Amino acid sequence: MSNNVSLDQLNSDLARLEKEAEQDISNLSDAESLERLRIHLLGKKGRLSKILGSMAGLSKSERPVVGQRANLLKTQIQDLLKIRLKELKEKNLNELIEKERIDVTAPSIGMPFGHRHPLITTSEEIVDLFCGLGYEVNEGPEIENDYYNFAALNIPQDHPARDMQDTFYLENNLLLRTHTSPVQIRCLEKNSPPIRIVAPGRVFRRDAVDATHSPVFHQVEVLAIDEGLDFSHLRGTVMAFLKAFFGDLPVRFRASYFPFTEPSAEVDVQWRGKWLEVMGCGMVDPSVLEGLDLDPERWSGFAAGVGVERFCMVKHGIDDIRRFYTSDLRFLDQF
Ligand code: 2NL
Repeated sequence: MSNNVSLDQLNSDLARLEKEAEQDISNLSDAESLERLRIHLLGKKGRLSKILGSMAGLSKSERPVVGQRANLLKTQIQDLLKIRLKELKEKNLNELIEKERIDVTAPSIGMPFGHRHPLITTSEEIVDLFCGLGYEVNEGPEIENDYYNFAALNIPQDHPARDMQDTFYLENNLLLRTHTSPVQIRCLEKNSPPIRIVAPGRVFRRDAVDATHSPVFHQVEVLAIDEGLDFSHLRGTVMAFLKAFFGDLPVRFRASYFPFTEPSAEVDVQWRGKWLEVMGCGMVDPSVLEGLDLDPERWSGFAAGVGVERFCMVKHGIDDIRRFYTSDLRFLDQF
């Protein structure tokens, strides 16, 4: 029995294995090392097998005792490994959750704000100034017919504005309005004077694009009809408006001609030493009033048309109208 191991020895081997296994298992922290440890402890050539292999010298009654204890230890170690593996899995998952956590309450880094187009801002500024003088805003269709766009405004049949070269014609005698005057004609059909209206909007002319021309542009037209209105009211209104918009720039009125006003004038402002034409105006032509069943002996009025692009360009020192229509944010963001 010289190379046989005693019961006591085996028991203490098992006890040591149990203690060391417990410690090693709790010390390891990844699945791979745990699997290596499992093979080291319970594998064919593992420590438990070695202990069992040295049972040969035990007596018949002793063997089952050690065998049972060894089996118990085996399941015990398996359970410990399983529990430790589960623990590690949970720990890993929790770490992952923590690492990939998204704080839905964190303040946003923000979206860049947009803003209105400089032409719209300018148009609204012009409209606001007239609203302050008691004018009411009116809008109308961009597609018009010959009557509202031309005939009612005393524009003769052979006037160049009516030429195919100058106006966008559509089917069925329709056209794209060349000014916002038709809005005012429509308003006068429905309302009798006294009347003070301001009509902003897009208008269209068959111009080739260059630094000062665009086939689409913006206008604000103003119309006042009342008893006793004369050129001094027109002049006073225009001067007050230009002063409010541009500040104290020099202003001059130049005699001009429009089919729908008599007398007519063009208005220039002096800017950087140059006279720049900014608007046209005049006393409403009696034949326009008559066409609307208004007695020119009783009613008189004045009107003005403002080019929004022109105003915006003069105010901000912009030298090319195409800037407004090319959607370049480096340009637009300045306003
Ligand atoms: C310009 C000139 C003008 C008018 C528009 C008008 C409207 C009616 C009756 C009479 Cl309903 N006149 N509008 C009058 C004079 C000039 O615009 O150069 N605009 C950019």
